[in-house]
Amino acid sequence: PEEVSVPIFSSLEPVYGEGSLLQEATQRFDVLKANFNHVFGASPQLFARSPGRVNLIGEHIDYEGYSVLPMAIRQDTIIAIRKCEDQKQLRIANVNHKYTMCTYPADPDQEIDLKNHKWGHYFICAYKGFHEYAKSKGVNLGSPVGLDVLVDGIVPTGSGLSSSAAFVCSATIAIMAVFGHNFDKKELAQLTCECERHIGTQSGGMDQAISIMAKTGFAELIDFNPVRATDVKLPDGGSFVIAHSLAESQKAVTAAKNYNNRVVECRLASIILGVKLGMEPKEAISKVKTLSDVEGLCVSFAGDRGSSDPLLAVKEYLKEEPYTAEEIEKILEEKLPSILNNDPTSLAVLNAATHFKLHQRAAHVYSEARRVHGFKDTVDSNLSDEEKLKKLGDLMNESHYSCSVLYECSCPELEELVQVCKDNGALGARLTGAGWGGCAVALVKESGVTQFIAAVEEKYYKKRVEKGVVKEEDMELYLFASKPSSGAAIFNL
Ligand code: NG1
Ligand code: MG
Repeated sequence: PEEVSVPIFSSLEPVYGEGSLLQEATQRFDVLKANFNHVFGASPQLFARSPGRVNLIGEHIDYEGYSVLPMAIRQDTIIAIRKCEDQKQLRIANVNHKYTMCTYPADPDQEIDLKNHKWGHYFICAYKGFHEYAKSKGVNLGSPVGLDVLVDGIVPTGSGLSSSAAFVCSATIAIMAVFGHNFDKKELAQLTCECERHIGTQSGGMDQAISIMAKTGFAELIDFNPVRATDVKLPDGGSFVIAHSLAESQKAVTAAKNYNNRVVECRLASIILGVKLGMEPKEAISKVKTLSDVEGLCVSFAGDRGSSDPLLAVKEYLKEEPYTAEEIEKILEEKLPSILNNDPTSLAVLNAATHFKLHQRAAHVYSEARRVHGFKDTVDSNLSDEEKLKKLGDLMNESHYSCSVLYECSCPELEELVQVCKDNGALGARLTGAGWGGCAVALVKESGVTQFIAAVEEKYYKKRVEKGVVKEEDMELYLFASKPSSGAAIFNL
């Protein structure tokens, strides 16, 4: 039977299996426990873990309401927690000394100081989001108490592997468990997505959904509104290799120029499409939020021309030249800030932007949404495994091209890395996650993984080791094959 809430284990084996993964995990949990005692002078009540993820296909479309296809990786964040009745603070410490202890009041209504980004803010995202959710369900959590928290995360940060979601999800689950609750995983996927928006990114829900709902051995097709996960068994004989470009992308810091900018561009593109396809500007502004909201209109437009492709409407109604703010305001008969509800993160986007590339962003989103279904259909098809792998690789290459050229979320390092992957035997390779740095994912024949890794090391990393950008002994943190791992869990150890 499908397990509905987060599993609670009294040992590490169900999550980490046997062998070297278990060994590594045992050591980490031992250190976490010992450190917790050392820092807080008491033992933790329980532990929580949630993994990072690699997105195989479906980039920058979750926030437009479209399905995506990620898998969890073994790297995760583990958290030890206890309630502390004699003080009213949240004390958030980290086993990594790079992250010094953050303290916050035990107040679920506190504002997060977005101008001064601190690592501990992600915990407060979880804390606030969990309380909001509990309140909305009528769950009484009592008067605020202090929490002592120790964090150990091994998902590389700024890498597009969702270290942030691993942290937010493990924090939310730790808080939930220490208050004696366990909610439905689907609700948690939704709630943790809302949690992370407190950091100031207008994120979709992919990362949190896969981090909570992943299952060992499967990638998942994640649908939204409502969140749903469908197991995807990848064809035999293929392996996914993750490679870090070594360019860090600090999304919480660059949101106005990059991530949130694209969210706003998609929003404006969808409202304009709505208007061009017959809606009143006022109606479109209030009703249309995402490109998926106007897909029906686009498809019926295409239908009149004997097609079902929403891209036809994009080609007809969104010009390729970038739009100025004035042009958009003229079409929509309203000022941009008010179109965007004066939302502060959107206002920051408007401040940073000189023009808006609506045609390209919409073309990416509609075509990428198709590729995700192409990927799933290929996996489910009657083709041989070999043929399937070839097709999946092609779709990944097309996805990368679209991300790079239409969505412009790549960077020179990722371009070089993806090319190196393709030149050295990958069936397909693409940037993964938000982009602007971080990782690429390559689909490689399983029999050729060792050779592939050696070649990428030689062609991409060697010169960077020589220049001191990365240490040779850290290579396996930045270049590794990955199998689909399991999702969030609670431990009583
Ligand atoms: P990463 O790269 O892990 O931060 C971000 C978003 C996803 C999704 C991807 C792009 C957050 C928390 N996550 O992922 O929801 O939109 O970019 O596909 O913002
Ligand atoms: Mg993230």
